[in-house]
Amino acid sequence: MKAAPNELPTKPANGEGGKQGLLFHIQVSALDCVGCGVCSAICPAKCLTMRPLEEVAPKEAANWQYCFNKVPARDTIYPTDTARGSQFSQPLFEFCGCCGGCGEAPYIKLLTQLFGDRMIAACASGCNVAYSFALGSNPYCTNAEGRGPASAHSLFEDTAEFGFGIARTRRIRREAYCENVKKAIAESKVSGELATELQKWVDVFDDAKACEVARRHVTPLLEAAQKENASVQALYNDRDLLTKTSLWCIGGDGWSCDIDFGGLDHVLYANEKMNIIVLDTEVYSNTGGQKSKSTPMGSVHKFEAAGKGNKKKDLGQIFMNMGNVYVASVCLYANEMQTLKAMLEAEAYPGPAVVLAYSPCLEHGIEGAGPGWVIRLNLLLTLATGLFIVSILFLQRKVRILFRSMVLAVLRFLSLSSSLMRIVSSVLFVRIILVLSFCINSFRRMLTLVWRSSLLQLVLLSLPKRSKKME
Ligand SMILES: Cc1ncc(C[n+]2csc(CCOP(=O)(O)OP(=O)(O)O)c2C)c(N)n1
Ligand code: SF4
Ligand code: SF4
Repeated sequence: MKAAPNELPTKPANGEGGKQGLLFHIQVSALDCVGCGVCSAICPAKCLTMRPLEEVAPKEAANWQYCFNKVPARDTIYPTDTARGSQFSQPLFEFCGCCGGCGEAPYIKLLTQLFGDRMIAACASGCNVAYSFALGSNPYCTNAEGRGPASAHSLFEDTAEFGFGIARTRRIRREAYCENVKKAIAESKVSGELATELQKWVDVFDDAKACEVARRHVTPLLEAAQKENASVQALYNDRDLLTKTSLWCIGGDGWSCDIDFGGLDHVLYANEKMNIIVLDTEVYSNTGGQKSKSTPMGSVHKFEAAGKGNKKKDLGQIFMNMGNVYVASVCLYANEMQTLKAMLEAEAYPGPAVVLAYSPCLEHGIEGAGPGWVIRLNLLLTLATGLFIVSILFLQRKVRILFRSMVLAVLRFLSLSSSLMRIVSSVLFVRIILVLSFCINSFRRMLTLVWRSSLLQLVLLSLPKRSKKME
């Protein structure tokens, strides 16, 4: 901290980090910030405030350079399978070209924090390709060891097949590599420490984390022994197969529900281990917000100006029916932990896995609203609609009668228990009836008043205007 160019506001780290005497500081790269305000709005302690760029840029740019280049990653202090711990892992997806406040990109960032150094991303045409590959730079990056996601994009109509091809080829090549390792050990083509470490790798072949530990031991030994014979040379040349990769097909709802739905259905049935993440913005975001089959009923979008007439396609139900597919539906902005768990479970599942990730998007047209606001607004609207419907129903005679008989039944039940209860329940009963009839009567009176005043207005409007003569 003494080497920092400016004084950095810090707090003692919580938990294990605190025990180690570490300090906590959030550093924003001011020159890369697009000013969406999401971080500031979502911060529970209101630590982040939006300031004009020219005011903060010189100081914050220097702070960023210091934090980014000089402070080492602290990714082993907290468990990475918690919301907090995962955020101390280095993201291997940075400064993509998405809109400010995009709901899609944080899912990809989180995936790279969990599996980045062994991840393969097969990306479908859509916003994720536009903000990852269309610019002169690529946001998929590497860690200090030079390891990071391998990423490529295919066509809109075949990304599931593209990912499937990578997954199957990789599995077959890796299984063959494992056989070659076993053969080399059996035929004494490898010996000593190298043979021991290779055997350890064979023993943990299906465990990604243990494979990573074994890979770190095996690689320098293979490098040193590569010239010994052709078998070791071949094992060294294909050493990338020591890693158990995590393949993710990344695409939108237009890709998964409409354009490549057939391909997706086909590869999921093939039962190859692969992961799919559907960044569900409920519209074709990249081309301007046209409806997809994932658009909910009633939603107004391009080509559905009067509101979509049929319901949202339920990919979850469809894929769950297959029986062999892991399916999860998540929203990072509603439940971080559930999203994290779903991603970890999907990756750990031995067969195909699909994570349906609800993603707020600027194409939803809610001005000035970040993902947190979208959800709060949705909740508010749902609550208001619910209350409206209940109040309408309440006024209907049948519901009133039902409600009264329910109250009566409850009170009768209570009155059985004691005489005091009987008195309390009778008083309560009378009060409830009085309050209810008062509410209903006032509502009726209000309606009558509105009705009468509108009638009066009609009469007044229909009267001839006073002419100048009369004046
Ligand atoms: C066969 C084909 N049709 C149309 C397009 C044009 N196109 C590219 S991306 C896209 C929309 C993608 O929507 P979605 O899959 O929902 O992803 P999002 O942009 O919402 O993330 C369209 C129509 C294309 N590339 N290929
Ligand atoms: S969340 Fe938005 S406001 Fe916050 S640093 Fe990132 S781009 Fe800037
Ligand atoms: S259009 Fe929507 S999904 Fe695409 S980058 Fe912008 S906010 Fe993200």
